[in-house]
Amino acid sequence: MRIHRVRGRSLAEALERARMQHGEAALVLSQESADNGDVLLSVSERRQASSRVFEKLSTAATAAPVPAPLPARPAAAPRVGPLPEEPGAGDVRVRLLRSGTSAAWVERVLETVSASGARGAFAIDAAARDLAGRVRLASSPRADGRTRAIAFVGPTGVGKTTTLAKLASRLVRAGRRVGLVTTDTHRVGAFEQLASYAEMLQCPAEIARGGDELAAVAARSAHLDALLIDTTGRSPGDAEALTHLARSLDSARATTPLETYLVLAASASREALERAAVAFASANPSAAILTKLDETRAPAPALELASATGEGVLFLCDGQDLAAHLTRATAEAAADLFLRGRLP
Ligand SMILES: Nc1nc2c(ncn2[C@@H]2O[C@H](COP(=O)(O)OP(=O)(O)OP(=O)(O)O)[C@@H](O)[C@H]2O)c(=O)[nH]1
Ligand SMILES: [Mg+2]
Repeated sequence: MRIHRVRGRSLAEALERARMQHGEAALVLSQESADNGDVLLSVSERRQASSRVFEKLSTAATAAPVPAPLPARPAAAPRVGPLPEEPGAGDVRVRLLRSGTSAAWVERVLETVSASGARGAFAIDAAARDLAGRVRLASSPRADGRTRAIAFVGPTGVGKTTTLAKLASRLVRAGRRVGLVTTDTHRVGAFEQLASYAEMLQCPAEIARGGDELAAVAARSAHLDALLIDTTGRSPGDAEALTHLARSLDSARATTPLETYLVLAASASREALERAAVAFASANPSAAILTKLDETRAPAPALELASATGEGVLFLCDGQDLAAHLTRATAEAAADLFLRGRLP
């Protein structure tokens, strides 16, 4: 059996091409999504012209000739490949695969779409409703009269400092008193980066070397509404540094209520995101923030991981601009990211 690869801009186009190139009897063995969103089919040619695979795969599979002495045996032709799908559900599947959604999520969404009876153009609305309910959203941080101390943790270069500055900018614009502090004494220029944001926002900036100093800064900051804490970017493989980070946050927590937000870059691979989520669990994140949504059309892995972090996804970032590119995660935005690969 020879396997051919057929590409199309949509499932319908790929199936049409497969039919043209390899005949009505060809079998679709698998379907996947290419990086640019195209649909890739693995197709095998079969000589039994009587089978009409594209109309009914299962019928075609059993239509192959069977050796006479063994009539009870199953047909020799492979019974693999997706069953013909209702076009609306097929469109939802292609969109989800294009945004990098895992097989488990795709199947669960399609089950709900199918159970809802939504077909054609309505299938996408049913999928959006299901996804909107499936993604966990962290509740908005509320002012309760006490200083909120929030540490931003995550792998190197994901946008922790930038996101902290975006949140600080939003809080300052809302009239809140904000202080910035960094525990990053590791990376060259880390404090200078934070200090330049602090200058721009006209708020104080400090360095804290370890948990005790962090607790002391927090104790001095009772007059502030929010103390935003920058931390050193760490590789998920650096167990020693991660333990040190978790310890210093824990020792500050002993005297100060402190939350941790895990910052994840949506442009990272699923494997990198999974490693980060596991590695930073020791920092006890209460929510996740997704950055760099503007750099990918496959944000689903990051959304799935963020949804499982603490209370879920809190903020979405899709650019470098301090004032424009931080938004609260909403159910509608999450559904758009899964089904369109980008924010509305
Ligand atoms: N395109 C895009 N770039 C972003 C976004 N957020 C941050 N960046 C950029 O990512 C780069 C790294 O940002 P930082 O905030 O320094 O990242 P970090 O996690 O603090 O880095 P380390 O402290 O070195 O671990 C900068 O060039 C930012 O402008 C975003 O949402 N989209
Ligand atoms: Mg930083």
